[in-house]
Amino acid sequence: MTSSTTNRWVIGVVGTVAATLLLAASASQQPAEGRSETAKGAAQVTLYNAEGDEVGRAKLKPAGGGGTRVQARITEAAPGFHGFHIHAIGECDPDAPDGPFTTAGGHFAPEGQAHGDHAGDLPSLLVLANGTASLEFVTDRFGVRDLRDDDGSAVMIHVGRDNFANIPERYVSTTSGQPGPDEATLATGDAGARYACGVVEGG
Ligand SMILES: [Cu+2]
Ligand SMILES: [Zn+2]
Repeated sequence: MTSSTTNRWVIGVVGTVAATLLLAASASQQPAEGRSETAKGAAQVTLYNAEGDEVGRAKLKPAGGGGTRVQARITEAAPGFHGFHIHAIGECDPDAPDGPFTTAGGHFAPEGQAHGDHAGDLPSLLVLANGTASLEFVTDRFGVRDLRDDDGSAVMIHVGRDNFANIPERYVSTTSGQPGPDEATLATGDAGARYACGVVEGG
């Protein structure tokens, strides 16, 4: 055997071993991915507008460390940014006397902070010119299980933008007479009326 033949033989064996290890690794990963897709403790949300049309869906899955991965796909909304939150009550009544979906209460905030720091405050939804939106993120402010409290929870899309109560002191509220965010801003982020609502189910 010449040395070059030996080298080819060695490379051949190493290559075969490497390929076998790769196959074994991918085979052992596939069931794990399958399990995470159907992870226990995941929740689903179907969002409806006030006319009762489905306008999107969201999935909430445990993300480790007590956090939650949120995946939202919106199919029908006005282009631009929209306030997006978890609200405290799992009741989405489009005919509520105080306005569509006011039955869902305020922002999910078991510890009662101000807006921007509420557990249910989420990154804003950016709706494209074609009316669709896709948003995926992880929040460490609640676990999926926390949303299954006595009165449930809802996912809400607002008509307007969320300012996250970021009102500099150079602005004075005509309501409170005080500089910075007033009570309404500290509760809501001024995202306006409620466009679509979905009850958090399962999880
Ligand atoms: Cu909201
Ligand atoms: Zn809030």
